[in-house]
Amino acid sequence: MASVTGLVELHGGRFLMGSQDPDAHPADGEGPVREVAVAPFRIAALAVTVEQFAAFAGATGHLTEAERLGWSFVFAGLLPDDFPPTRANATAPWWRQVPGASWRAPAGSGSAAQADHPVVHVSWHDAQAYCAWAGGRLPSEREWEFAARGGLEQARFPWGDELTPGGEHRCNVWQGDFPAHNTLEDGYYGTAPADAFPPNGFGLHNTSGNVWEWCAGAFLQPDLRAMRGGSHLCHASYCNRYRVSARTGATPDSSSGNTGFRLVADAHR
Ligand SMILES: [Ca+2]
Repeated sequence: MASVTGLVELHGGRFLMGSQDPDAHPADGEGPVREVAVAPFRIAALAVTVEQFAAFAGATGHLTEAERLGWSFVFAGLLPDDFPPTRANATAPWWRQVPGASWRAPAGSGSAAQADHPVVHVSWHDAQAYCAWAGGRLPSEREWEFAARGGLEQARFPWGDELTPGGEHRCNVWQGDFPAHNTLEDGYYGTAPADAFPPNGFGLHNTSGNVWEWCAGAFLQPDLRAMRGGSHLCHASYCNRYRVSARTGATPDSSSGNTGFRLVADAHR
């Protein structure tokens, strides 16, 4: 087991969880706003990187569910124009089932993951295995939201209420028309390095945008696991779930090119 290092110590306390923002999605269980208590805990400033996951895979021989299955969901815009036809997701045709796509090859066979980017194409089970090896665990949603808020009360984003304060981009989401055209105003089409953009008030980077982050618990029904934070594919017109209170979920065996996770650990005694 590796030692847990590089975690931010948070004292916990009471905070207002959830949102009744006009943009919130009540059906996702974002609201109502309620005061909740969080015990002290530690959380990584960054999502788990490709480099960190490689150390885990090298030490344990862990094969991800995508590696064992032989494919994962890749955003169509990351594939070359002459990429062979693949099955698309019926309700979200920009997701393609790509043979060979995995954390090592995020856009399929022949592509290469970048060491300082968040690891993707990892299932909830894979994330659990990493966390156990690293001496930590996945965050509860309550912990995740407390940490992502960075000490601000009921702000829409980890830095405040405006998406681009003073015209400055603070996270990696989608600009332009999703999914056809990305104007790249934040500088990134796919994932960004895990430490891109300024941190929030607790020192955490990219809790909004870049990659969805698995949390420990269920989302709406027992067979779905919660994810938080939105991703580089989020856009106001299509999925505004890069707001700090927003949630979604997926089955614990599923993986995609825009989902990773962040390590937490219990507080030192
Ligand atoms: Ca972007």
